[in-house]
Amino acid sequence: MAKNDVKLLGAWPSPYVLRARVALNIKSVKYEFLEETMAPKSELLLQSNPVYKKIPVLIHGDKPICESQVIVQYIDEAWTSGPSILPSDPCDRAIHRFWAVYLDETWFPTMKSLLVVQAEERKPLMDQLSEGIVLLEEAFGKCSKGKAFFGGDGIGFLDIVFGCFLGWLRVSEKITGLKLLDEAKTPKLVKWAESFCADAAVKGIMPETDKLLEFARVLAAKRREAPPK
Ligand code: GSH
Repeated sequence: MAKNDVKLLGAWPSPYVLRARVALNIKSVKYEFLEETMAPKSELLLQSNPVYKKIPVLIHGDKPICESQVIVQYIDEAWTSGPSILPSDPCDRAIHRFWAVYLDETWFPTMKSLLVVQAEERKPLMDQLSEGIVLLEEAFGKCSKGKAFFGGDGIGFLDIVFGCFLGWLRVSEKITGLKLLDEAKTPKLVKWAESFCADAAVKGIMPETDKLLEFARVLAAKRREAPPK
């Protein structure tokens, strides 16, 4: 295998896989996308990510890199010729990483719960998600300093981490009929979401909401029958 050969093991509905794809696009890195079927998990996945057995896995030459946030940071450091993804200032970098951890450990898990709970249990979860979005609206104001993205003029680390959840955010809005991104409460994020989805690095790879919604319905039915252990 050539030293600079780049492969991405992933699946189209995964927001975590999308992060790696956006980062590779920002750096104009050519890669082969290996669609992982997950049932059963491929030998390549089990060998490449023996700890978590999850996608995405970036395989650079013969080295597997796991965990989407780690992959995005690796891509930024390995291909320095393209635009920077992490902010150059250590404090700004720390703020991006802080919100990225919040999104992955608090905000998105709440969104995932929406898919499995009964309809009458959805409202409190949407309220928690809305509160989080308002905090992110404030963070956007501070990070973007009046520019289009958390990263300033171009897509940065937090844009990728949060932006790749937008497809699933739209699915949650469709399932519940409640708005999360709202012109009255989060005008800056409404505009940001439009700019993110329209960016050349994202356009064409962001899954369509209706396709994701169909996938979510099938997934939710399976989870209700056999909840993950
Ligand atoms: N923290 C991981 C990351 O950021 O890469 C999460 C990745 C993740 O949850 N991937 C899902 C997966 O591989 C697909 S969206 N699930 C398989 C499983 O849980 O066994």
